[in-house]
Amino acid sequence: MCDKEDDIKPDLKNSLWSVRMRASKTAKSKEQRAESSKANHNEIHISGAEGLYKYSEIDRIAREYFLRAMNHPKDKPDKVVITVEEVKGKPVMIPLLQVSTDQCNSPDEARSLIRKLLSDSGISEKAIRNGLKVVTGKRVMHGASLILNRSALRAEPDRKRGVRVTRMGIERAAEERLERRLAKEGINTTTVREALILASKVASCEGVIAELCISDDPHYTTGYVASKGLGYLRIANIKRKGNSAGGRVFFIKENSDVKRISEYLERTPVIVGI
Ligand code: WAQ
Ligand code: MG
Repeated sequence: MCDKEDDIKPDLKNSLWSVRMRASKTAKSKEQRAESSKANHNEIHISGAEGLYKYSEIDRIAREYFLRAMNHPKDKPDKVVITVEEVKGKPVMIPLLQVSTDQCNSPDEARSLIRKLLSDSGISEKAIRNGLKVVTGKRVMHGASLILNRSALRAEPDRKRGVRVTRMGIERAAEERLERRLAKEGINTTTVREALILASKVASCEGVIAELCISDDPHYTTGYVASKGLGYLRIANIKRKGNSAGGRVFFIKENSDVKRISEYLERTPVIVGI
């Protein structure tokens, strides 16, 4: 256990830490090996989680992440990596996206809405088609795909892995306010809060136009489209129950600096404030 907050040395008390979890399973069959990432020793991604935390929160979060990894609905991992790393430098403060929900009645209805929202955001038909392919495909990536908004080309450096958004957190006061607001709508869950914080970081990234997300959890059928302009728009019945396909796509401007975008999403610490 960590020491009580009062006993922690002042330099640690004010420090900020990136805690990350990655759970995987070794590929066994030939088909599984084809799906897994060679660079990652034939590991098949099962689940991951990440956030920025104060020193006093680390032991609670590391335990929570471990239990989450071991109890994931998709599969049992044979490897869980938990990384705890101090963040140097001051985090960038970003705003939280506004939350709204669209009660679509079917995946078909959801798909029409997604097409309309993305098209109205200036994303080409081709890019939307490719994006939908990524988030509904069987191959599950560890991170997100970056899709150029006109040519529809995939720009992420590693196509099997994708770009993993990490180093995002929320201020205590902002979190309390958020929890109260979400509770009123009956959606105050870790899944919603974590996705909202991630989407807020993605929307704050220069060059990103919009995000599309479908959970890879077979039981979780609400997804979202998010952007600075649209906010965090939840979409019910985005897929059928029992379907374990899912993924994330960030649509980016055609002439984007991909290296800069990946660097910001993967490495720059950001905190959601009031
Ligand atoms: N960075 C980039 N991509 C990620 C990350 C990350 N940190 N975490 C997950 N992904 C990708 C990866 O390809 C997963 O397969 C896919 O997203 C889905 O991840 O308000 O639970 O963790 O009710 O299954 C949406 C909540 C929940 C909607 C999304 O995603 C709501 C969710 P999951
Ligand atoms: Mg998942």
